[in-house]
Amino acid sequence: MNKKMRLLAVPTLALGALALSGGPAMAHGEDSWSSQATLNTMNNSGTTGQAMVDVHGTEAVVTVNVSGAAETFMDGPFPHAQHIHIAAQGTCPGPEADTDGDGVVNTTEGHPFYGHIGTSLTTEGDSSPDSALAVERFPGGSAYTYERTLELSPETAASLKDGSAVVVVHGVDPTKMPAAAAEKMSDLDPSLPAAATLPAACGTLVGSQMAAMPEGGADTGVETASDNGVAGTAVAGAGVLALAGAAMVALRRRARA
Ligand SMILES: [Cu+2]
Repeated sequence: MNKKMRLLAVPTLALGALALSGGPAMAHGEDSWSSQATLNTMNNSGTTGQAMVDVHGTEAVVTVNVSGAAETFMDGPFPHAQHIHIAAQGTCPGPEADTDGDGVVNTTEGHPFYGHIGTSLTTEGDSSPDSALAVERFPGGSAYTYERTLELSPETAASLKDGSAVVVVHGVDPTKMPAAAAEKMSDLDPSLPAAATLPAACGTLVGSQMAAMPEGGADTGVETASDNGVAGTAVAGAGVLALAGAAMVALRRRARA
């Protein structure tokens, strides 16, 4: 992260500090850790993958690798909405979650297991739950690698910490669905076919404190591919922490005044 971007980050950090001010939850802003998920196939999609979330203070570098996903949709790449779902059981539903008996577990039927959306893993712009189905800002096609640095909401950070954060990739080839289910419209958006939002892969993010990792440790290779990348991330993280500290001091002064 360059100097200008760090400066731009200040107002956001200050807002975050305001939201958390006065409680022990402040400690969230000072942690660095990593969480990983293996994404397993749901709904006979054949989609699998891995996800990693590297947290540095209130920022996270999110990496998602997906293969075996639905390839095309109306002559374009099949868009794959992907989210970090939070604050439920932190699990991926099995076939028994199909409460309406149509042969697939749709997104809503999965909510009791993986929860509602905490973060939308969009390629650009807003990453809040408001962008849940911003299909033009999600990766697409049968295989992709996604990487983005995001501002973590306190809610998503809390779920990452307590083990209830789950990555869900959506969008299934309709030919892999039972015919009756494939003819339905989406439970999330009646203007989209059910296939567009059906969960395709799911995995619980399991955390590990980075400090506890062995030297050159068990990371998945994304970081080890570039020593410069590792150094850059560490420096940026330190800068953000320093700014967060400054924001806290400023808030305390304001509170006393
Ligand atoms: Cu989702």
